[in-house]
Amino acid sequence: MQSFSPTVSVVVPTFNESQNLPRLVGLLDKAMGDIAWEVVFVDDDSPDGTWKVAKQLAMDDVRVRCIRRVGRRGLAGACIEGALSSAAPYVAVMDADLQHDETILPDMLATLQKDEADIVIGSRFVGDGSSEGGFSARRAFASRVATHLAAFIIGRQVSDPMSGFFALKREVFEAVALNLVPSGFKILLDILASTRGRMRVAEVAYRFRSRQEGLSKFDTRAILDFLGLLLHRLTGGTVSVRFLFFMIVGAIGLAIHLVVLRIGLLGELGFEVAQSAATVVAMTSNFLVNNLLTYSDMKLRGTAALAGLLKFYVVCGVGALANIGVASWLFVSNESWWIAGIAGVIVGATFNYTMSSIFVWRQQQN
Ligand SMILES: Nc1nc2c(ncn2[C@@H]2O[C@H](COP(=O)(O)OP(=O)(O)O)[C@@H](O)[C@H]2O)c(=O)[nH]1
Ligand SMILES: [Mg+2]
Repeated sequence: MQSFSPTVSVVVPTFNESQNLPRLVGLLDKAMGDIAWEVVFVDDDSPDGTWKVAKQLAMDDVRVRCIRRVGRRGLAGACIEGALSSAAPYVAVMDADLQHDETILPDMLATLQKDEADIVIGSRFVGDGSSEGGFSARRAFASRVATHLAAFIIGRQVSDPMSGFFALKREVFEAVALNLVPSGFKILLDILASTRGRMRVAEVAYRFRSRQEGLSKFDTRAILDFLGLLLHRLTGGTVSVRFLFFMIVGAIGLAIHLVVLRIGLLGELGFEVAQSAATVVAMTSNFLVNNLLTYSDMKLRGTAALAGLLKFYVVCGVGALANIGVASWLFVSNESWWIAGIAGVIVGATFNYTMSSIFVWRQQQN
């Protein structure tokens, strides 16, 4: 039987990168010399048909594979699935946009093979590394701030913990995969945070190139993800990023509720009518914001969104009953009014979160 056993799988998450893939494969071919490698593109059903390009490349070259994921989004999750699909002893992760310098991959791999480190990071900020031209001044500044915050949660100084370019043993990746947050944007940071100090880290410098084709997906959501990840890790992994988002959205919903209630009262609607209007507006806006942010990786669209909204109303309705039930019970058992009130809100919100994760955005929680 013919066999092809790669030493390293290069996992490349993609979203709308069709123009970059053929060049990337060519560059990998040149850079890897006699190392047996494969590349695994993990595409989240890109509208520009990146997966079609990847599969065409795969038809022409056994070293190219493609996983097309449907109905989900998420950079970290894509990397995890790509790495888990690999049988090679080593796994590297890099961007598709040619910003990462593939010529350092052999160095990274050699460091792992000599067992000098458990994880090797391609770094823009160490030695001859540089990000000139590849990074706007504003992003370079944000990245520096984030690097300091990151050092705090991973418990050590790493020059480029936000890097999307790194390599490690597949077994090590598999061992940590279960603890990672798949909707996140910063998977390396998550790996370092969840293994806090237990990994031997090496860094290899490279020059960050500027993006030629396609657009960056780094956006406000990526920044929120980062902050969520920080909180998740600060609470020892007990509070999930999703739960935090859900609670923040809930708090904003409360503010919206109060504004609508006030307007209703000023408009001389009776209290009950104004309160009901405020409740519907707040629930609807909570649903929309949660659908966009908290569950952006499994966003509901069209009729599914409408059905989701109706289910969300039901869940929140039951949540409100639970809230009132617990609060009243505590209140009559002589707890002070504010303890009763807060306990009711916590129970109601937790109920809403758990039930909507199961019934509205049907998925396991993480
Ligand atoms: N599969 C998948 N890939 C993504 C997603 N978001 C970004 N990517 C890919 O992840 C890599 C890094 O994203 P990029 O937009 O270059 O971020 P930047 O380098 O921080 O500006 C690129 O190869 C993107 O195509 C996603 O939701 N799913
Ligand atoms: Mg990039």
